[in-house]
Amino acid sequence: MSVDSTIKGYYDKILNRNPGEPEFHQAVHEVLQSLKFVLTKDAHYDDFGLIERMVEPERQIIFRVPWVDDTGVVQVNRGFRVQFNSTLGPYKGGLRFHPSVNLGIVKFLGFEQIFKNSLTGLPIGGAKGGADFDPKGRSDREVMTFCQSFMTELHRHIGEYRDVPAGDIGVGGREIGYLFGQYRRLTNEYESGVLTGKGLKWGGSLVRTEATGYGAVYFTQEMLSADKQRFDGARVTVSGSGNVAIYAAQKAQELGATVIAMSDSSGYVHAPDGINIELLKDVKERRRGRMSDYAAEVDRVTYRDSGSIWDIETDVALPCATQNELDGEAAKTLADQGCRYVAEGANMPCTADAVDVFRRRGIHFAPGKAANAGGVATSALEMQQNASRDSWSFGYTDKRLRSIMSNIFQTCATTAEEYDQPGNYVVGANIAGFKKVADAMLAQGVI
Ligand code: NDP
Ligand code: 2IT
Repeated sequence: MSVDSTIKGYYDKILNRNPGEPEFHQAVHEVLQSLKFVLTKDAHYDDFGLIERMVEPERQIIFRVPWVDDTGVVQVNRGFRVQFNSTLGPYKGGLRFHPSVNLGIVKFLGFEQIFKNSLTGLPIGGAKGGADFDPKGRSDREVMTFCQSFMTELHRHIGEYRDVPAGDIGVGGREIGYLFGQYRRLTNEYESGVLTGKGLKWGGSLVRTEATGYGAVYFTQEMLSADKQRFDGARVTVSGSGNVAIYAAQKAQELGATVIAMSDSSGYVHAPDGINIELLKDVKERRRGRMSDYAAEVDRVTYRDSGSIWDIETDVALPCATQNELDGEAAKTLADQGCRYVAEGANMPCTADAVDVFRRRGIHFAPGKAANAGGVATSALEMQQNASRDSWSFGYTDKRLRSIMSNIFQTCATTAEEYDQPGNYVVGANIAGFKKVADAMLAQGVI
């Protein structure tokens, strides 16, 4: 059988076996396309059901999360934890609280996480979880009650050596605090390493808050420098205004770029003079406000609640909000207006069509599993600090993050070259991430 038909066979099986999970199909399809290059060179990666095992989660947990809101009404949400692959280490990956969360979305995120975590070079497996809970407009008490109920079920399935959740959309420091408190209460143990993204006074790591955004910019810096370019003087568009977006914008501006636009799910701000990061943090992190609140407090910006942030002419685009936020049309507009670099701070924010446009138009493109790996990498550094009951300085931890991102870039670039696809960081990331997990799975037998 040709490699093409082997891969098609795997993909058809995925479609049949996992109906109604388009995001999962999309994530698997992209990886399978890259694996064609691997199977052509090394047929043994098709042995022992390796690929079939890799696309099937080791365990999927779905549970009821009942809680009482501030008006005394019982609410019922659905909780998920997909423990995808623990070959390289304990399951590791974030929790997402957003009304759109469903099994297919958690599976796509868990699948991506396997390869991302492998690329970090650190001993962590892949997982993801969350709930279809919408924290927007909920009081602190409601968020706490929800987190406590969520952890009441989740605690049986996680642990320092088993599965180590962290944050993602809708889950930040506040939620990790409530989740950790409930875990500690239920287990009667102070197991710091069970969650990452903890507060700095109780086991958290410096740089974890900044890590995903900073890491994405460090990766982009490497990609620019491979093309003899720099952030200094560049116009950068960052979608989203959450944890990843804020710190990507901060680091890009520290490096001399001007962040000319940011967004949330209601609209976007066009700020030709750049973003005032301290004000943005105050609005988003302290006041839990909106981009419209930010826009109301600064001069010379425009706020729009229709149209697309990708319509703005820019040099570098960093999509940092959510999956499939940048489609083929947006990619064409970006290309037509001279954008040369795109790096995914979010998970799979660019559709397959968009990535095709980037390739055809010669735009340098960094896939999320490489570019946003700084968050989970720093989570693994938090686990190291917890295991040794130590805490490192900001400077040292940031240096570690920088070197991890630089290694990931080199790995993607050299792997792409090795497979005759120079500059194709998608292929480089997928193949390098895959091979490490695959070699370990082959060594550990059919399980
Ligand atoms: P946050 O919840 O802090 O922020 C999410 C941001 O994206 C908000 O501005 C939000 O706007 C916007 N957003 C969310 N959903 C949508 C949507 N459907 N349409 C438009 N905008 C939307 O999440 P993070 O910053 O942590 O996560 C952002 C992305 O980065 C996600 O893809 C996540 O998986 C990924 N990621 C996160 C990591 C981390 O360490 N936190 C690590 C690696 C990847 P609004 O407030 O209006 O909802
Ligand atoms: O998508 C991701 O890599 C994350 N949300 C971070 C996961 C983690 O365990 O730090």
